[in-house]
Amino acid sequence: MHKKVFITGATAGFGEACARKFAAEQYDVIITGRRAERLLKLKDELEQTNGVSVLPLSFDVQDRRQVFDAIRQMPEEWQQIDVLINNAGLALGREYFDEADIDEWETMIDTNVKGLLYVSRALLPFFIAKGSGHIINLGSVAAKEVYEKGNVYCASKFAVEAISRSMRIDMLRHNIKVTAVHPGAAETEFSVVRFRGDEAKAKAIYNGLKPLTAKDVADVIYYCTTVPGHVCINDIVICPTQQADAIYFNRK
Ligand code: NDP
Ligand code: 8X3
Repeated sequence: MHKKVFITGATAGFGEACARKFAAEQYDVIITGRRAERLLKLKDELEQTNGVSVLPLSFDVQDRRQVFDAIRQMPEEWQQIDVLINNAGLALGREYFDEADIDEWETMIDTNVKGLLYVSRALLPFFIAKGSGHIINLGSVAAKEVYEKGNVYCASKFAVEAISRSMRIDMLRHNIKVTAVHPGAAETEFSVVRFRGDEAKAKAIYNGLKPLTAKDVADVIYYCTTVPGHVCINDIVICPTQQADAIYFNRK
């Protein structure tokens, strides 16, 4: 029987790359996101290429009822999940605290923090019943240092860091591993979303830099699942070689 991974935010970026990586490694994959047509296309591709099964579930992680309904209605044969990747997330805007859009603050908190909490709580009963599991939370270098105009995005990722640490403690008694993965600059749809579709502004983030690719991050995430059962990678920061942390870069 194939192992199973549940990935949030699999319609783009790291989540999509994780779906490809885990499917190539013979996992059955539950792919989720709001853009249902992308999920269906990815399902066809992964099943044809890898001979695994793929279950697409379309929901908005901000909506508590949608999350719990989608997970509650999963067919029984999909409920033996081995790995949850809490990846869905976004930054919106890069403005000073006093100039930022408050609705965008709400969206970041609802997605990056509350969405991660809802999905984790909805899936935990399956891990607990099984007596094992692995939760991988996408933090960021923005979970380690704050930077100018990062305000609420950084706060949401500091929250992911705190939640990961406390989850790890509370899940000890259930034999559930918790890994926090903290990438630096990676070129995905992330910056296009952050700058509200302004491609030029998004591109400029990576000026003079060879950024991470989504595949680089997916490969590291997959590696975290390959260590023996008695070993847990608690926390890992992955940066381009030209990036030291959230602030310092060596741009050429
Ligand atoms: P992308 O924008 O490429 O992908 C984001 C994914 O999240 C999409 O699949 C999107 O799906 C999903 N998503 C966003 N909002 C929701 C929602 N409300 N409900 C369900 N799914 C949602 O970004 P990345 O792959 O780069 O980012 C993935 C994670 O990694 C995020 O948590 C981000 O903060 C973090 N990160 C990114 C870095 C980077 O430089 N790229 C660096 C460090 C961390 P859809 O729109 O279809 O719903
Ligand atoms: C995404 C990386 O540096 O834009 O989390 O915060 S950064």
